[in-house]
Amino acid sequence: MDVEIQINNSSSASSKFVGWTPSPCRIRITNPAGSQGQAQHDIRLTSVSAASAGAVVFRSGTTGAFASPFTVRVPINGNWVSFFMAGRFGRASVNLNDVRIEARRGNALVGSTTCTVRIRKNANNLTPGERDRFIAAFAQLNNQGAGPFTNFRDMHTNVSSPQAHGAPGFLPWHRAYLLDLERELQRIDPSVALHYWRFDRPSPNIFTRDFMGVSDNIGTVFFSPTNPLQFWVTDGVQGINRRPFFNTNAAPPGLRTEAETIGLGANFTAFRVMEGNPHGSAHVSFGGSISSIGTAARDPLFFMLHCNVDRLWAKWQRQNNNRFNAAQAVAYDNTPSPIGHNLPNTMWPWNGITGPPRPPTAPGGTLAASPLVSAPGNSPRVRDMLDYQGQISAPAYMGFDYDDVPFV
Ligand SMILES: [Cu+2]
Repeated sequence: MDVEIQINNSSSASSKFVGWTPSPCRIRITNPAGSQGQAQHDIRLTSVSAASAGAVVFRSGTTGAFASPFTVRVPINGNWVSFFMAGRFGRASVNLNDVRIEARRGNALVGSTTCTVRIRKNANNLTPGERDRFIAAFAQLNNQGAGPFTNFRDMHTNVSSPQAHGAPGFLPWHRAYLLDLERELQRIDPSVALHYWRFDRPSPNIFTRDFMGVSDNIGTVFFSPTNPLQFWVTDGVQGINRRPFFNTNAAPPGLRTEAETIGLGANFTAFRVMEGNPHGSAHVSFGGSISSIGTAARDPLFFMLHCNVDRLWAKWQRQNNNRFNAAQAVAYDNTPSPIGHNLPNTMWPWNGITGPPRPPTAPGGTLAASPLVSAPGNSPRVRDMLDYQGQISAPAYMGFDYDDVPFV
């Protein structure tokens, strides 16, 4: 007997990724030899991997407990049987395809596949391999100033700032922006996720020559000879200028901690003051490009800073029951706001709209598609950015998760 297992209901290698959010999967019997006249068989799925690697769990539908091993009854006629698979919380992958899924009938192995539990992690805790793949993809996206990274730099400027800052759309806009960038990184290396700088904790491993670089006292950032970020070019200028005003073996002083940020209030209107502190405070804990909106996107660290801002929102959403639901008033600030910041509005630049009150150009085209998931679509509205795990709108999830924010 042989079975075939498809992750995200696809046989493509680019579909073999899961997060904490359950992915639709399916199994069928492709060769019924040895069925002994039975119309169906119980197939046991097990996640097999080293303790330091990823692991997955299964369930049959959209509710109920996850398990591994997990038994699924499959007919011999070749019809697909659906199930769901998710990363086991706390067991993100470290390497591509480091999880093996075995299918057994009794003790006999009848099929197997591999997958990756791809999760946005605390960048301070990456393995050297994860770190190096992440910065290699980033450097490739920049391609010494000639790559598609230019669009991301050009999306975040003084002229576009009102689309993204100073109003409720700050968090949804940057969520879309990071997701667009992450999908471009994954086009280069599908094993990569966008990792975050947890700026309220010491992160000495980020500020090294092998990772985001070490600054001298005028802000020139130095890299090790093997670090591909040494070739970084933006706006025609070689290198990165960043001058920390804090000891990079410690956290910047004066920032709200994670607990203080999440504790700002159970209402989005109260929570979104985090755009000032910690978000703005983290930016101005440096001199150099990252300290101003118009130039921040020249520095790759900016994206890791914002990834933590987005994670804080995700954590707040989870801890304040059901803040994924745009229909619930406390999940968003519904005070009438400039265009681009109200729930029904589409967001620039992915909507391609130019001319006042939108900016004069729309760099980068529509939001990058994912080979796994359909949400949030190529021209998302503000309201489309809240439910990133598809808690309300399952199965429309966005295909990212944070290492310490489970699927509810
Ligand atoms: Cu910004």
